[in-house]
Amino acid sequence: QANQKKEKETANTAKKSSYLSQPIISKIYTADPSAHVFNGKIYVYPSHDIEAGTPENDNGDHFDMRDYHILSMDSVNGKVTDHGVALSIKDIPWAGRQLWAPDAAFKNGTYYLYFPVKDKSDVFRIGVATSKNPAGPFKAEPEPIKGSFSIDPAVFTDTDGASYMYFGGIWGGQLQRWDNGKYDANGSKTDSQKENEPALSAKVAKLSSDMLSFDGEVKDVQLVDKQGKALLTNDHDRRFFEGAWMHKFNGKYYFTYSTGDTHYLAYAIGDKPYGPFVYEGTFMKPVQGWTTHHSILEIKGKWYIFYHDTQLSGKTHLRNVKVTELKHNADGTIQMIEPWVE
Ligand code: FUB
Repeated sequence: QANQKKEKETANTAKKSSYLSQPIISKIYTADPSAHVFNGKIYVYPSHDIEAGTPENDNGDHFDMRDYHILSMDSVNGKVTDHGVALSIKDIPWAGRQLWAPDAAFKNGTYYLYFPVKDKSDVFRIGVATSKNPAGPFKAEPEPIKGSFSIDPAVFTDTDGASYMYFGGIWGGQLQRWDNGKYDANGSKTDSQKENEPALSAKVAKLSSDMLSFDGEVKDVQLVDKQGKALLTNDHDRRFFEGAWMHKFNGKYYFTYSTGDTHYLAYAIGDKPYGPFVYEGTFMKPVQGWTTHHSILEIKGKWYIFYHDTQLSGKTHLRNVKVTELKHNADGTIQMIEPWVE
């Protein structure tokens, strides 16, 4: 028996060691981590995955999340505190179903939680909720942000204080249904109708000074190759799919995102928050599980990537957040991260 126990332990260790890092919390399933430093502490705003029993399909109905929990830690590998329910779908007056990847920001003494959720007509919109505490609880505004649609808001505040929201996701994220600025409920489930045309773009909008609405129009995030040509839909290894993030390094704007069906994290570099962004490469190989979603954070002179995989459950809709170091090379490129070895 002792031998059997030892064998099991050895097998577990071998399994664990095939991952670059371990889940930061294992009591609940968490995904889509947006990490920020507030008051010298790291706060992580993730999706809270649950087994809702909703059957899996191409629309992502099995990602049927109902609330958010915020996590905090004093340092990257420090103890993680789960602050409990920060916002529940029941308290969002306009929400229908599926609370997906959130983000947060701070301005003028208030914390803002941005979240995508389907409205009562099953159309994804982006809402905002406020709190005086980075860990919540948050109170949702009565309506979604006017002019918002699709999923995965990521809010970036530039060094001049202006804040921008990057958002959008194709397939289950519905971006392909927003041709001509109007939602087409009978539109395609994927982007595969337009393989030889320019790929769908993520969106960017400047936020108003009260952080509750868009200030001006929603623009396309232009993603081009080194010759300045737009990436095409059939370029699945490079085109935008979902999970946008923005960070600034050495004065350059890094637009990072998931390529979705090819499961890479990719980056493109620009000179302005609106782009255009020139595709540079991938910086993380596929994680375990279908989705890949990240955020990038600088603390104490080092850069980190928060991401997720499915190490704890082996199920694509029950994910766990992880963190590892991210390194920029002297020429501004990002070193490749291999999240696990099969
Ligand atoms: O968590 C639901 C969705 O899965 C997110 O919105 C996407 O980015 C993907 O991670």
